[in-house]
Amino acid sequence: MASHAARTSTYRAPDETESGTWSKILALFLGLLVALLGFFALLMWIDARGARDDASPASAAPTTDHNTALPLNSFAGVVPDNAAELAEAHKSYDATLPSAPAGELVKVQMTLKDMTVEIAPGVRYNTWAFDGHGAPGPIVHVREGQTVEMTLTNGGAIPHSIDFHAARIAPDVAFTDVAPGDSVKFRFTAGDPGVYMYHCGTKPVLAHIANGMYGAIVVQPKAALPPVDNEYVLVGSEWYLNGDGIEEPASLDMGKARARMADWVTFNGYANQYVTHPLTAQPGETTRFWVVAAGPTNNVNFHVVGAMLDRAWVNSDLTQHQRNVQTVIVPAGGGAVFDVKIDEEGLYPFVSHAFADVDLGQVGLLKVGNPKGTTVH
Ligand SMILES: [Cu+2]
Repeated sequence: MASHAARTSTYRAPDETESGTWSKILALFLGLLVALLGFFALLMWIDARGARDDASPASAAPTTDHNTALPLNSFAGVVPDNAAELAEAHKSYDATLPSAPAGELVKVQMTLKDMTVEIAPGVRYNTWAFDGHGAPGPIVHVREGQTVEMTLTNGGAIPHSIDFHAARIAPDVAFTDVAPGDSVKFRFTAGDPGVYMYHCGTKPVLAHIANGMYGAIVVQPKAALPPVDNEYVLVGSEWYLNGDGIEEPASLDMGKARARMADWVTFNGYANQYVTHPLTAQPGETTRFWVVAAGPTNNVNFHVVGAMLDRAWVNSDLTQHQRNVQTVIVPAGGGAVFDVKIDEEGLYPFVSHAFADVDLGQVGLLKVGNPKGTTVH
């Protein structure tokens, strides 16, 4: 057994040595191959990562290019079954022009707040708006020559700012972004009478205005306008929804905002609110409308059905006015003032005469006297 084993052993030894060498060479080769493959995999990963980082909007994949992401879903006119009841229960935005404070300095304080508001009966929306007001923000009323001291506190979750079209001021200083929790204070002289838009000017401005960050400031001229009996402020704006807002609040659909595909268009933030709760006047009275088109994109083509715009201060130029005109464009970001004298009792709709916007809610009623019924043609 031993010799056999020895013979076997001496016989096999060279074979085993040769086999071990080849195994080592193979292992070394495989090791190098794995290392090489790993190296190439690393290069490919770095390349892919670089390509992703370099992706600009122009070269973005079509699925993320909201400029061309059509068709878009509309939620226009979608309300719950009890919409009429909800519209009645809704407390309308007070359009009455508040009185202007006395004194040389007017302090205005606003706090921005993320809040859910109703923009049509039963339709809720997640705004970035104004604490205590929603959207639009408070009506600011000052007199020509007064100094406005504006303090803006950002109670929201992201940076915001405030841009007053009534101010002649370095915007990079006054209209600067305010971090959440911070405040900014600046002063300007209300030197140009008229009605002006104010809004958040933080980029992308389209999103900030579309989310409710706007309002109106009236600068009453030193040379008084003709006296009138009623004065109302109307801020036109439109809403772009990513859902119907009924089961849960909707948020902004930026693609629809870019495509100008509004779901709701409103005066003072809520569709048709002055149809259900009309503004009022008495026969023979003159009513003054201070109108701002906040957009973000739509004009207001202001018209009063059954009446003339007896006086129209176009583009907020209070030094001159047109007489007896039918419809006047208030451009997005602009304002205008209209006097309307109505002698006959009745329900007089005020609209943006771009009628798609009427269909989406930008219509109200001026109820003159006490006419029978509450609806019009
Ligand atoms: Cu903002």
